[in-house]
Amino acid sequence: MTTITRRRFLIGAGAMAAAAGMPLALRDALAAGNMKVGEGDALLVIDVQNCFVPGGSLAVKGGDEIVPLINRIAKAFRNVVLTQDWHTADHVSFASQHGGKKPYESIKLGYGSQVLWPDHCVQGTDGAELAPGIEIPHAQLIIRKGFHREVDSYSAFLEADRKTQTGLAGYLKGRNIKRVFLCGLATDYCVAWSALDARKFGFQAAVIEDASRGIDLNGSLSAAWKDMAKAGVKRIQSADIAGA
Ligand code: VGL
Ligand code: ZN
Repeated sequence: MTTITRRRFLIGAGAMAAAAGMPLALRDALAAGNMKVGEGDALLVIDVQNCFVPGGSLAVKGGDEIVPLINRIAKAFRNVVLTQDWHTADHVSFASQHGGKKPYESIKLGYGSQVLWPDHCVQGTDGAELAPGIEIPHAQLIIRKGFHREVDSYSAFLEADRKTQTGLAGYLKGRNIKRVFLCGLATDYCVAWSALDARKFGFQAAVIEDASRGIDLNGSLSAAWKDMAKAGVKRIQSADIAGA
């Protein structure tokens, strides 16, 4: 080893050792804001709707806490897409449509297993509106999903039949978006399914953990993170994004 490479090696090792022993807060501060976002990036704000925040019919714990953070993150993005879960009043994903079934039980449908939910996000109702405080006037598209009575759609890209597209992939490709950042509700359902499908359609994808909240039904949250890691979805924090 020459002196120069040896010294570089030592510095590298030293920095690594220091980073390993460093308090988390300091490590975060050093890493802060090192992801720059630009024209090829879009922020997808998934289902931040009245039904999914405390007081709503399918409330996600802490769902309201992410609203100010999402507003702030959105300011760093030129391209923002919002989604709304948008069901018919008699939607197949509602336990109320299946005699004797209770919310959070599962049933088999033509396209596979379906969790049954309390009635939520019915088209045109207050519960389906964006949650109070969401202020992203520069958002360019609101995509609604789950509007076919007989098919659910956790994903913003592809319905639960795994065939019917929402049109979002085509929209993003048409606008030259290469990378999507996702946040919102719920981490383990609509955010995760959207992130996984983003990868399927060839986008880079990152989920902003602290700007999302999960339902965590029977271990669904850790399973979702595992599936996302396997699919190459990055798990990031809002502080990783420059300017957020
Ligand atoms: C969602 C359950 C049912 C979600 C939507 O937005 O994560 N979860 N419908
Ligand atoms: Zn739904």
